[in-house]
Amino acid sequence: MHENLKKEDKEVYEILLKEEERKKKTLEMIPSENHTSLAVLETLSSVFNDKYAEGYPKARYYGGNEHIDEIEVLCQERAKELFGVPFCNVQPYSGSPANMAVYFAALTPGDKVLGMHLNAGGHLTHGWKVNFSGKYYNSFFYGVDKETSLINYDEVEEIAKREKPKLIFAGTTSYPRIIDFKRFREIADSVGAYLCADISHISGLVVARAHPTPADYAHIVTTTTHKTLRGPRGALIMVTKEGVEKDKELPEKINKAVFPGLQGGPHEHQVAAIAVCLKEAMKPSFKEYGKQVVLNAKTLAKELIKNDFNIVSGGTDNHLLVLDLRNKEISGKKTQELLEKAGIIVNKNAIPFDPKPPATPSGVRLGTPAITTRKMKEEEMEKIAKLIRKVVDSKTENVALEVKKEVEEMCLQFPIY
Ligand code: DSN
Repeated sequence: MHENLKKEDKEVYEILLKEEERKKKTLEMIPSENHTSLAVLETLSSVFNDKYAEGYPKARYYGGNEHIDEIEVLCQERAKELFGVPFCNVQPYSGSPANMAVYFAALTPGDKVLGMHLNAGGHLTHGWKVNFSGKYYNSFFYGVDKETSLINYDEVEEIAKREKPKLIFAGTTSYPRIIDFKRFREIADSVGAYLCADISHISGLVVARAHPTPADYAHIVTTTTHKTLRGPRGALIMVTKEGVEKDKELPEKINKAVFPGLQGGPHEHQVAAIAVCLKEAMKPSFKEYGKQVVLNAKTLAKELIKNDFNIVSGGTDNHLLVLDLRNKEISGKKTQELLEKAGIIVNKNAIPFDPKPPATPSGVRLGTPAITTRKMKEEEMEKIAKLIRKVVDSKTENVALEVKKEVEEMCLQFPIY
């Protein structure tokens, strides 16, 4: 593989080999990451990369786009079929620009938006003050209940009724439970707001029927394509039947917001690779994959609890879980570093109402999408929970390096490709 690169640029080639080796020998447990197929990777490095295609199919600002039109329409059609929606824009470069386009389409600067608080598991683009969404829009936040760590829908309703936002985001990055899109829609309707479901983390589970779909409730659905959906980096913005009913101009507003509102030439190699991942996600095997992701996460949570860990909300219903490390007297940062030495890749994460600052939070976030792609199952989750305990309880680099050997052995039994 990579014969041409090897000939042309040894430096880059060698770094690439090291990254391939790292992936091969480590347990990737950051819940927003995955291992894409070789078909997706091949499409990403194809001639589609070379083309400028500002505009949309049949209405481009450059010539030579007949096949680009074909690939973009194919991608749109697959997304619409898979998610059961009448409209999809497949051009957003990634999740943050996708959400930005939703603001451009649905709001004017200064309008009110309601999203989940970052520390409770929300996302920067859902109104965080240092992000464009908090700087140019008037943002308000809901959180989780202090006792249960679950979204407090009564609180969401209360804030919505008080502030009357024009847009509500239902979407999370570290919330381990099912999201009640129906309840969110009732709340949005009670104040006349648009409801945008940002399903970036769970879109693979949604198409695998391992998490309820927002398509019947949200007006707009955004998702990245590289997390549980297991595609290239990129994003989709969908308008549902409900969205078209609320505002028949919404698809056109979204298109105009993406281009020329926000982006220039679309990354058509990325669009083509999204088309490939959508086809993969239509296969029965992807349904099995999504269900196994959840089963693995639930098993991992149960085993970690047996190994004396506390887990935010007491478990998980989806692909991720957040360890509350306060009983272990170790920070999330230190845990991330030690686990990395052991070949277990996780990220430090705030827990709800975290007494510690974001740089050294009290938790780490773990997920099963990538290790499930390697075909690991419940038995491996049991082993991984024990290995995590060994590292965290020892708090030492030596033990982490011992564990690394066991991790590498396990990884070699479950090749990525
Ligand atoms: N960076 C993503 C995550 O890790 O969840 C969110 O954008």
